[in-house]
Amino acid sequence: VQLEQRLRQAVIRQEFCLHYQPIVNLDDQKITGVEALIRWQEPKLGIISPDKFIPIAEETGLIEPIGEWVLQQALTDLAHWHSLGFKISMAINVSGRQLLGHDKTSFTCLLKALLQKNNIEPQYLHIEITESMLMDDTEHCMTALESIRSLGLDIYIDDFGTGYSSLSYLKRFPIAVIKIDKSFVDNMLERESDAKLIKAIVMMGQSLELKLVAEGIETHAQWKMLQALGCDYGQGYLFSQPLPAQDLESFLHQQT
Ligand code: G
Ligand code: G
Ligand code: MN
Ligand code: NA
Repeated sequence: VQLEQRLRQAVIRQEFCLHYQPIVNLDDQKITGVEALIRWQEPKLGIISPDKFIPIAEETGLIEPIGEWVLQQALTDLAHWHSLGFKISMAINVSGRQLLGHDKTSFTCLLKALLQKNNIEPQYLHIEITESMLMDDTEHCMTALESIRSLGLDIYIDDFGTGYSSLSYLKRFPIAVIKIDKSFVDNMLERESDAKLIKAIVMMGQSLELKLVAEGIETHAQWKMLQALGCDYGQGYLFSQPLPAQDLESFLHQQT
């Protein structure tokens, strides 16, 4: 309850900021896009991780104003980077209540309006959802995702492999990219079963003509193995931590 009150104030006082983690092409390490990751700078408690407050935001409905702020900020920053000539893409995490909302078309309308306002072509914006969201409210989820897809955005499945869902949804839903969860990458060099699992995910993704992103790459050896297995893109501390907007801009300048 304490944290909920503070979160309510945080929305009004705009205590949030976004960090951006580069997503690179595993063949040449070049940045292709970023994932926006929210941070809450609480005046007394310091920086609070989204793992702590997103669930509360979901329960209380505060996820709607917070999610709207995230989109606004991320697209403003993206438009700025595009204006500098860095044509990267932006992946945004979206939770169930945000996607389905109180009104089924509100999220799509917001996306459309913000893309127009910032003059960003839709193929540069990606929406990340988790597997479990597809299982919770399949019909509504399908409608929402179809309408996002029809705007021209790609949909990513985040934390892939950690849920309990059937694989058939990968074909049924309009999904373009699978993000292989960090937990598999962590142990892939020590545990053959994890390496085999990643190999199976990559092969399945390729046969469905999906692209693959590996998360949480921390070592050179993990990078090289994922590349050998046919994974297209990656993110992780090896390439870069999530960065404040200013630092991301420096990162972009250094790369070219
Ligand atoms: O950056 P960090 O590892 O602390 O992020 C933890 C989790 O919080 C991530 O798995 C991510 O899915 C979630 N998250 C980060 N930013 C957002 C956001 O803007 N909206 C939603 N719904 N979830 C987010
Ligand atoms: O949305 P998602 O749950 O995938 O968010 C990814 C989370 O993983 C973020 O909180 C981000 O800060 C974190 N992260 C990204 N790369 C690494 C990494 O290489 N190592 C570790 N430990 N965490 C990472
Ligand atoms: Mn994510
Ligand atoms: Na993830």
